[in-house]
Amino acid sequence: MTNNKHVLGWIDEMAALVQPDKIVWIDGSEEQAEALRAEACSTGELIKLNEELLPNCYLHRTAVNDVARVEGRTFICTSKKEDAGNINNWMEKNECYEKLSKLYKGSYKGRTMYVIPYSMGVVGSDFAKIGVELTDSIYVVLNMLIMTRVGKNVIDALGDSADFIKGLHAKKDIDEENRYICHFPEDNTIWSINSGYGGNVLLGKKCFALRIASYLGRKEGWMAEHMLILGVEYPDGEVKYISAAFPSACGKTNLAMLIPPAIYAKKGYKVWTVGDDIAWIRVGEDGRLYAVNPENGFFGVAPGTNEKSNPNALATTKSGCIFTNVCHDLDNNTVWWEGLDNNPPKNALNWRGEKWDYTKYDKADKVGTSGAHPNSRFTAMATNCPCISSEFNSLKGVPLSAIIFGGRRAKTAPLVYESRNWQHGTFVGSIMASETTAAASGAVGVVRRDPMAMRPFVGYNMGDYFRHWLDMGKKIPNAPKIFHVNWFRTDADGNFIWPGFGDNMRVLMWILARCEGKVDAVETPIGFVPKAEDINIEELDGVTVDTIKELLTIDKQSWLEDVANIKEFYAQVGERVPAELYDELATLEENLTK
Ligand code: GTP
Ligand code: SPV
Ligand code: MN
Repeated sequence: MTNNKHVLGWIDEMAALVQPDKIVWIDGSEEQAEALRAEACSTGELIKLNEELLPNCYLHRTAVNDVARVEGRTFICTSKKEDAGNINNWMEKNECYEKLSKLYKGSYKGRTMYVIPYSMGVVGSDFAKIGVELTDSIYVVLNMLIMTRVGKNVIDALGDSADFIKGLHAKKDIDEENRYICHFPEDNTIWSINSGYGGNVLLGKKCFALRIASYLGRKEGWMAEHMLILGVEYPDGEVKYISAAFPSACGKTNLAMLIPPAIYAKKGYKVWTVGDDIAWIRVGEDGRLYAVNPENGFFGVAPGTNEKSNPNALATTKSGCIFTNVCHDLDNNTVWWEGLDNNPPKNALNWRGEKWDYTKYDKADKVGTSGAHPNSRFTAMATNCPCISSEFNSLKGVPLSAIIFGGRRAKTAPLVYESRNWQHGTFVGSIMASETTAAASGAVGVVRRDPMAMRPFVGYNMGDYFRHWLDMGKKIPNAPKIFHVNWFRTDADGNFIWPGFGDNMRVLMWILARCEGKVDAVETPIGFVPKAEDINIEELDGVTVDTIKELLTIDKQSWLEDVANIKEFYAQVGERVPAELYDELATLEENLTK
């Protein structure tokens, strides 16, 4: 495939370590992919689903101890600890190479090494960066073929250059005690071992496009963010773009594929998806921020996806899709998950592959009793998405009018508020908090600080990351406005107050009106909130102006508790937290107490 001596030399070195039986280059061809699918079906790694109902779709089950990202076993490995910071797990890089080399040694014996040359971003564009992943998993190969741009044109674009990200993945024994997801930003290297699950092993995604890329972005003057990108088309054809950072399983895919409510649709408004998880952002020649989605597909949360909540996502999964850890309906050889419809299959296997009794389902024990794992996923092609943006393959990206941060907060955070300026907006991002979800292993529903939804994904010191945000602000003459949203406020019974999903468009329209200076706002201690009557609630059952008022209240006492928690968090991030953010924190506290 190539004469690039940097690539070949590295593959030789890795092959000497892991000792595969053979080495196969992935060329991106349909014939090769088809042969791999057939091989995976013959070993049980994949199950072929009903060709009529779900053409070219497959089901995969991971090991039961390997169903989510493992933040506790994810490391940033630099020479100096302060470069990884206090929020990341750190290992001295040479110590890590040594430790992991012992685990990798001979781990591919009897297995094939697949070499996947891939591009994050459109091959050859200014944004694009190249990676090569070595893996012993066909499941990884087939997912990477959907999630990234793979093939000979990538290796051709690399030419003789040494500028590529080296990824080594080995399933080994899926031993959670020896599972490591390690990043070496100083060496453009990622080593992942003992997992076969999504974000731990599809190395182009969180490992490269966020952790390594955030490090490169700081060095090179751009940003890699955990953000969706969408376009709102107005009836006159103009499209305005928004990016939004929400933590894992907090609504990015859903917002990115939003279906406008009838009151907007009938006037001709449309929403287009550019990306649902990751944005790479640069300053354009006109002084605006431009964003691209470096991915080529969607690795979306299955549970809760249905004809009403996200018909676009559902349509995207109808062909060429890989389902992971969902429920297998044996009667018609299709898939099912909680929240798909109200007809759980009677003859089915759960996500573990055991006979499943839907009548025993207990909401309080989803992992134990559900058909699909709460973090079960679909891997679907972007080109399948009915609302994919015409700018999906754009070389220069889309100009951002607004950046939105958001978390899952039962109380405290209002439905929406606007920051006063870029510095305050950076502060708003830095103090984000959210309840934990099933996307990462560990407790679910615990509020933790998750700055810019990047807590698990910043490849360097979090204090330096905040500094980078402030520095970028000085380089953007026409910066987007920064907002914060919360779709997840609950009432006394724990029910969501805001209907969410498509109706989130009503909040986006206020945000865009603010960007154009077309609507007033009310100043509060935390920033600007809408006048309740400015959120359009036409044809919205059960929501009154009073509901909006309730969603917009700012309870000073809970905010002061947050301030105390933010102080602790900043102290934990350490001495590199920029003074400007401490100034903003002091202002917030002052505003809340006066
Ligand atoms: P990752 O892929 O892990 O990064 O997640 P994501 O941020 O893309 O989250 P996703 O859109 O898949 O949503 C996760 C869960 O939140 C699903 O169960 C959704 O049904 C639910 N959800 C999404 N949007 C809303 C909303 O507006 N309101 C409510 N109540 N739930 C929502
Ligand atoms: C997330 O957890 O934010 C995801 C899924 O998007 S994973 O690829 O596993 O990181
Ligand atoms: Mn994500």
